[in-house]
Amino acid sequence: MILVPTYNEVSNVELFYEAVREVCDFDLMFIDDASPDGTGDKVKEIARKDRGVRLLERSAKEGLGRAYRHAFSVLLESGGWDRVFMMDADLSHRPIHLDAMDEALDEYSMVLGSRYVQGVSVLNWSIIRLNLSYFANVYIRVVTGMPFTDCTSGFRAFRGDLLPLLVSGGIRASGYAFLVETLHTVWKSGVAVGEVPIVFVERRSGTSKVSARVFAESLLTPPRLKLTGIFRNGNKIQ
Ligand SMILES: Nc1nc2c(ncn2[C@@H]2O[C@H](COP(=O)(O)OP(=O)(O)OP(=O)(O)O)[C@@H](O)[C@H]2O)c(=O)[nH]1
Ligand SMILES: [Mg+2]
Repeated sequence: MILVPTYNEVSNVELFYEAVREVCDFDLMFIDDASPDGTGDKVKEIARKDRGVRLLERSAKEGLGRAYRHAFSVLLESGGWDRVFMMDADLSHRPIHLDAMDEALDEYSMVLGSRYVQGVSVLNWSIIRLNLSYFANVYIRVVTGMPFTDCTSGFRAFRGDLLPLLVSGGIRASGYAFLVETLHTVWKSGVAVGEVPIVFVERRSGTSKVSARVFAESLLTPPRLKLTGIFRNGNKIQ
């Protein structure tokens, strides 16, 4: 199953769908937060032609993290999902990498599609945006101790047996920090996490949903994860 959160991606969903179908017949679930641009209707149109496509309709925009958490619960309840992939709808995550990530899941419980594992593989980003993303990852690594080069990548895959942990593991972040928190929770649980190199391409159409609130949450989440870890280990800070 490939999970795809969407908010105002009407110009991208069909191209995204076609690009996925060129490489695989995996099931797809779009998670749409009542996009005013009609993304949900577009997905319904696609789903009428392809039984492997479904839409999880949510009533309001609540952030990437909440959208994914909702989808994880739905998958856990319905059961039977062996492998779950996470992808953005804006064509930044190219389906050609799905195969290598799928293969890596034979070895790892979670696989990150990483932009920084072999140098830097990002196309069409300004040097400012690249630096922001790169140093955000350095910051996360230093604060949390996680050993991965791309903790903020939204292109991921994991084995279905992680779903109970992802649903009940106390993950709180609602925006993009959810990606860091999810990875931290999985890494702390002791299962194997691997990285596969991907080429990330800047969105060509539609707009970014990164807001000041989301940015602030991203700054505060790594120290929160670190502190929660210390409390859980019993070394309480006064
Ligand atoms: N359901 C849902 N999807 C969201 C929400 N915010 C973002 N998304 C989707 O999550 C994916 C990633 O969001 P983007 O806006 O592309 O974030 P980004 O890749 O960091 O920013 P850009 O580089 O500007 O594209 C896209 O498919 C969005 O449509 C949300 O609140 N709810
Ligand atoms: Mg994007």
